[in-house]
Amino acid sequence: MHRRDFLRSAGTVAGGTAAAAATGSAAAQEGGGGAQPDYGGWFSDVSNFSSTADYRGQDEVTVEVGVEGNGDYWAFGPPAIHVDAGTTVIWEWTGQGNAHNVVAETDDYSSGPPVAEAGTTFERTFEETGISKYYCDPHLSVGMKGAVVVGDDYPAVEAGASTPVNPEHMGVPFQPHYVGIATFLAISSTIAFTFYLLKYGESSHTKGGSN
Ligand SMILES: [Cu+2]
Repeated sequence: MHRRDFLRSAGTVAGGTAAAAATGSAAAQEGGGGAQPDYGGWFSDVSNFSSTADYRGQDEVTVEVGVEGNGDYWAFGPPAIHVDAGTTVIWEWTGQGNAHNVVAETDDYSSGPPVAEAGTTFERTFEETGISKYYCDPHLSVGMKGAVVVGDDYPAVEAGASTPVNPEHMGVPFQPHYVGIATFLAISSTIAFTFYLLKYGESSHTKGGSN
């Protein structure tokens, strides 16, 4: 009777330890990140996207059209840039990866029909704050996409939080790690506590003699 009570309380303590470990890891992750532009999954199939290039403070910035990525020279470089309102973005064709163009997702702007010649340029000055997504028409299906973040007022998400931006990329390397630690702690403390109680708890009850 008594032993079963002890085992039950041992389980409760172990469960509490696991919960505490899980909470601690969540807090650590939250503190590590910062706000990132929320592209709403736009870059989920763009192989050369890893972060947003910060070009704030410049009047004019250049994005290359036809850099290596997405299985060929089917990428913008860099794919995501952050500029001040009023900045002119110049897209410059590298001549690699066949014909490309620049087309706004919202159809606000377009460089016209796809062309292949190196040195071709297309430019646009971004006055409106927010996120402007664009793509290359012939290579949209393979992930030739880009975005211009303008100003400081744009949709954002907390980095490291569970977000809809890249569900297949976010958190996967971290979560199993912490779950593993929590599980290990739970199992170890259960075993240690059980051994302790079986050894010392039982003898004290035997000595007590009441039943
Ligand atoms: Cu293209």
